[in-house]
Amino acid sequence: MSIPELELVSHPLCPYVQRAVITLLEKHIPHQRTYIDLANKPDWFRQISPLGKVPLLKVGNAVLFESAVICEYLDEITPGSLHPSDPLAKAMHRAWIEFGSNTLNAIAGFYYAATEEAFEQKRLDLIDKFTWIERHWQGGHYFAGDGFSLVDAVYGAIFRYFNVFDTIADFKVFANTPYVQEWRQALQERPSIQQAVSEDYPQRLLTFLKQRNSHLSSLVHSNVNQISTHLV
Ligand SMILES: N[C@@H](CCC(=O)N[C@@H](CS)C(=O)NCC(=O)O)C(=O)O
Repeated sequence: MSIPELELVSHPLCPYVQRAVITLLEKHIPHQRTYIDLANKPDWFRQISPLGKVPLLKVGNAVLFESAVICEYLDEITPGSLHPSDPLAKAMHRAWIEFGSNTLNAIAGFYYAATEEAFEQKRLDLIDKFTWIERHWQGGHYFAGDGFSLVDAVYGAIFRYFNVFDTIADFKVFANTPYVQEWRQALQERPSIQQAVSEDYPQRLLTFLKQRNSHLSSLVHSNVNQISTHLV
């Protein structure tokens, strides 16, 4: 199948966009990327985005939305597959991708929590999410053994948050999930995951976190010297 002209409408911090970028890189798909300001969405974007969210994939004159749909489309128009072929295994992968979106909501709860008590509850929610994954660990380098899959693309973007959270304080989210910790490490070394964001991602994320007016924002403000040592 020949690859149509592709344009990914993106935002530099969005973990859902990263899923699509990782898939594009894994499958060596030529494409263009356009970044928009989500706080000030351009009119052309509002007119083509049914949910007002990124990522969008423009395929010639057609527009795809929802990261899971975009990743599967990219996977299907190129040789090889980042999904298992067995229907049950594929359904399980889709389920854990959905769990990844749920984990992203828990991460947002963590960085938006206004009080120390709420923050602690969100930290426990995150530990609970990763404990579920630990219990379903299938062994190997990646989620399903040694082959990289779309599930790995999803969690690569999730774990990236913790590289920045770790510079703020030790929140001990992975203290009792050694397999998840190994998986996190393996994903961090994967070139597609490294290249899915720009070099200034950590600084951009810190700026975003600082501006949330949350408990985590106050930790960023009070640990600013220690954080800059980690990030240089
Ligand atoms: N379910 C969507 C979620 C995408 C999403 O939440 N994107 C965020 C940025 S990370 C967004 O565009 N938010 C803008 C808004 O909600 O106004 C997907 O998987 O693509």
